[in-house]
Amino acid sequence: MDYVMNFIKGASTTAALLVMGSLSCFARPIIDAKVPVIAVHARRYEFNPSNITLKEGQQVKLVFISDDVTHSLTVKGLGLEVNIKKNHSSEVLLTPSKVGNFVGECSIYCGAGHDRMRIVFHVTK
Ligand SMILES: [Cu+2]
Repeated sequence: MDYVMNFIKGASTTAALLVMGSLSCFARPIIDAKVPVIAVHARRYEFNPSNITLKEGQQVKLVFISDDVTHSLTVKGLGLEVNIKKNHSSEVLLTPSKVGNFVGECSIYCGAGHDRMRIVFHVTK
């Protein structure tokens, strides 16, 4: 009888661990869902939106989507550099650590208006 009870206890512990294991699998997307997602389209010759306001210390997920050719974004003040390949999207997690306005530029020549392809990140307290 003791053997049977131990077997049942063991089985229920295993079942509980399996449930906890599957709950933790489901928990991950919920944690990710708390990170705000900002989609930014890159196209000749603009980033849209071209002004983004972020909070210092708050993590965001930036999703860059190229609507035409390959672009690249460099924001020196934020240590951000991301390739945005033609027909692809690129995701970056960013946690701004300082307040200010940070200008980003396209860093791959994409045509005659390349030099005016800018975006500004406004990081507030
Ligand atoms: Cu460019």
